[in-house]
Amino acid sequence: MIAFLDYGAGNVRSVINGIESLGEKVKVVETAEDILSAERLVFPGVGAFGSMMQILNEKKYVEPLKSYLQSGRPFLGICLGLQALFEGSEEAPGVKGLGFIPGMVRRFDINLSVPHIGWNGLNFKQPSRIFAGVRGDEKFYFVHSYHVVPTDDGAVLTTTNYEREFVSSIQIGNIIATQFHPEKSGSAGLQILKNFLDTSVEQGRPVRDSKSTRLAKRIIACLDVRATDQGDLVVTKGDQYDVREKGAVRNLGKPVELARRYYQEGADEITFLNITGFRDFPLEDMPMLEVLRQTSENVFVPLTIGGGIRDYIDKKGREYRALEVASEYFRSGADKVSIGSDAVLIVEEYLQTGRKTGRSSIEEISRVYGNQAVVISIDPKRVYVQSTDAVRHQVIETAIPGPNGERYCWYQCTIKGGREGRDLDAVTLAQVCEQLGAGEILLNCIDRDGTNLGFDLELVNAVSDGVSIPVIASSGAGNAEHFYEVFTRTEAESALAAGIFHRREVPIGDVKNYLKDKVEVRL
Ligand code: 1PR
Repeated sequence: MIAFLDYGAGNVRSVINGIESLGEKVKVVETAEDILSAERLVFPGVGAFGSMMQILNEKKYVEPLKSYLQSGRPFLGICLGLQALFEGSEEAPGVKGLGFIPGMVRRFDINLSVPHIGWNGLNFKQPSRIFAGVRGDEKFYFVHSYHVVPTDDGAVLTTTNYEREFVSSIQIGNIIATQFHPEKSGSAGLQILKNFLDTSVEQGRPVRDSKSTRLAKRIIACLDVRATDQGDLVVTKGDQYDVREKGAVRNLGKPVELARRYYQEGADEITFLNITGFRDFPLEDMPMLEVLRQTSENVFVPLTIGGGIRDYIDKKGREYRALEVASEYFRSGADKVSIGSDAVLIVEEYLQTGRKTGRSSIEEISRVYGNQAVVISIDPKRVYVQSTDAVRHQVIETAIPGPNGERYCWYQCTIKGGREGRDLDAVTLAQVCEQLGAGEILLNCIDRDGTNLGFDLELVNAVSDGVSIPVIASSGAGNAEHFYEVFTRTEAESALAAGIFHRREVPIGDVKNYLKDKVEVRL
């Protein structure tokens, strides 16, 4: 039996699913006594350092945790579960951590995108039983803006490079903690979980040839989900957002089955977009939650869900906060939520008033779950203009002239699945969302969606030049070369496709094989 510390923030379901898939039973900690009597304890921290410590203090778990750690019984901390072991964090100045390891948690101070999101490698500094059966060249999933800085190196198990070398796991006797997420790192991650659970395994010392690790470019499979006119929840796919063919909603398969297929085929991440979420309230749309629950049972890569994340008043007049909607998604197995229409409205209000309200969905969700959990999904359309000062938006010069020979354009934000254009450009939207706490941009493009013409590189460059958070390029992928193009000619950290994967035109494996000697990918 594994004692499992769920303090109520973020996606802990996948850790439970990971442990259970290995044949172990999990008991969720409900009292301080459960910590004191645990024989093996897993602490998968998710969210923000300050709110985590506040909850641990409120639940009176801090002293029991300290005494558990002192006892030397097996402990596995994941992500914030690693950071919690330190004295404090720059994320929450003045808030004390558990102080089990001398040192602090610091924010990345680098030129690369922060958060550090994606699949990166490990430099092995000590042998450990959690590495039994690990080759050494595998990649593991990271998502964090802060990293631990121990006062001395004695406990350092691995490091990872992201502009600088940082500590990516520690071990002191039976106390092991990783910055990466084993439960989101496919079969290599499950091997680490398995080794932790089986205390009898021999030590492993994997070998790596190269001196530093590299973050992989991510290939993301996207599933646009909605109900057909008969009420079945299906994966659909539009051409420039029109998902109907001869009047009926295109049906490309069942969401859970397709997600499993993409996991098996090597997708680095899976995104579900509930594309009619803007008109249906997601908490009434239980099938979507069920899709997440079932998918996360055996898909061990990050899951993002979007659609309908906003404040809402139901038929009985009860008000729901976007945070509640997001929380329900996280509890059902999502690692990140993506916000589309609501982000546009929030930014419009911000530009009018010049003030952060602190109560927008972006701010509230990122405060509780961390910036990395909030993705902004942008649905822009190209609008041609004659000159840079023709509109008060961020205008770019384009190599693809407009119908009247225009050499300039801007990218108009839309809401409600592209149905309504707004007086706001995609670059400004992305910039304001970053300021409000978003951790990543999912950059669609209505003009390219479903066309197979390749990503709109000009759009991707305009937005990624404007922000310092990672950008996912989306819409238009038609072949493997398009991924190469977007990764070498823009700063996009990942690329997302739908149609070519659903129709089996270009399998994910072929994309990665094509990229493998040219661009860092996870194989
Ligand atoms: O506005 O917060 O409720 O979120 C709604 C979400 O649903 C948004 O993220 C929006 O992008 C999405 N959405 C709404 N309507 C559609 C539609 O297609 N009619 N889908 C839609 C967006 C676009 C991409 C697609 C890529 C790759 N889908 O995600 O997967 O363009 O396609 P391709 O590789 O086939 O070219 P809210």
